[in-house]
Amino acid sequence: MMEEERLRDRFRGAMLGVAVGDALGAPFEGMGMVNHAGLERLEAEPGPLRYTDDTHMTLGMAESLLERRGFDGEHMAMTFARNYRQEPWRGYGAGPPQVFRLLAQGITWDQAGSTLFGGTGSFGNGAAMRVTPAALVYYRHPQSVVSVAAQSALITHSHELGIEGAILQACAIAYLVQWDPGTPFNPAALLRLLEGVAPSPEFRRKLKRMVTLLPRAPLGEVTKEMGNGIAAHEAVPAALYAFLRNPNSFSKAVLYAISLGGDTDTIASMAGALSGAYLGESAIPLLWREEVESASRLRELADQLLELALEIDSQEEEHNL
Ligand code: AR6
Ligand code: MG
Repeated sequence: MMEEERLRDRFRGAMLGVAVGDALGAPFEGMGMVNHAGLERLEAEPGPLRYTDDTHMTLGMAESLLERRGFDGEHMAMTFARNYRQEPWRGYGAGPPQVFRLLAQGITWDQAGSTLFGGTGSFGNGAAMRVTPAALVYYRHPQSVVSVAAQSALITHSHELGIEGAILQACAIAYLVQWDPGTPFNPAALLRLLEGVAPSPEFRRKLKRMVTLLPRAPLGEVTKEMGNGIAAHEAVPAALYAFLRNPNSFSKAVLYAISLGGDTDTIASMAGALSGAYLGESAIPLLWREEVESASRLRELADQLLELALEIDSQEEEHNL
C-alpha cells in the first residue's frame, strides 16, 4: 500500500480540488466558452472563492460517511436535507429540494428520488459532483466504490444516467488516488476500466471517443462531442476529458474545464477532484487552496476520511484471515 503521508496529500487534494474547481468555476456558470483573459485573471486574483451546492453536498456526504462509519442511505439523505435547510442559497438544482420535501413527508430515502421528472428520476450531474468522499473511503474496494456511488446517487438521482455518472466519477477518483506516480500514467487503461462500469450507450460512446480527442482537439469539437451541460452524461465526460488532457497540472486541468463553458462550476469541480486525487494537495496553487471557503474544514474531513478508509481496510483484512 502507498505510504500514509502520500495518501493524505491525495485525499486532501481530492477534497480541496472539489471546492477549488467549484468556486473558481461558479462565476462563469451558464456562459458560453470563456475567454483566455478571464481565465488568466483567476490565477493571480481569483476573487472570493465561495463554493456552491457541489461542495455543500460533498461535505454532507463526508459528514454522513464519517458519522455512520460507512454508507447509511437514510442518514445520508437526512444529512443532505439538513444541510440544505441550513444553506438553501448555495445554488441547488431543482430536483434535490423536491426530494428533501418528500423525505420530510415520510417517503423513504430510496423512493423519493424516483418520483422526480415525471417518474424517470434525475439524470443531472448532482450525484456525480458530490461522490468524492465515497470514492476515497472505499478506494481499495472497487465493488464498494461502485455500490456506494450507485446507492448514494439513488437518493436524488435515480435515472440510470445520473447513477452511472456517479459510478464513473467515483471509480476514476479511486483509481487515481492510488496511482503510483513513479509509473507512467496511461489514460487509455483508465478509459477501458471505466467502459466496464458504464453500460449505457451515452457514456460508452463518449469514453471511446475521448481517446481520439486527446491530446489537442479544438475546444468547439470537445464541447460538441463531450457536451458541457448539467446532464451527468455531459458534465462527467467533460470533466474527465479536462483532467486527461492536462494530467500533470492542477491549474491547467481546472482552467481548461472552465474554458469549456456551460456548467462550469460542476465540470471544474469534478476535474478538480480528479486532478487533486492524482497530484495531491501540494499541486494545487497555494493561493487557491488557502483562500477557498472552508479550506481547513475540507482538509480535516479529508484526514478523517483517510482514517475511516484505513479502518475499513483493517476490518476487511481481519475478515479475510
Ligand atoms: N428529464 C428532464 N430533465 C432532467 C431530468 C429528466 N429526467 N433529469 C434532470 N434534468 P437536478 P442536480 C434536468 O435538478 O443534478 C447546480 O447548478 C432538469 O432541468 O436533479 O443536483 C449544480 O452546480 C434539472 O433541473 O439537479 C450543478 O450544476 C437539471 O437537469 C447542477 O445544478 C439538473 O438536475 C446539479 O443539479
Ligand atoms: Mg453548483
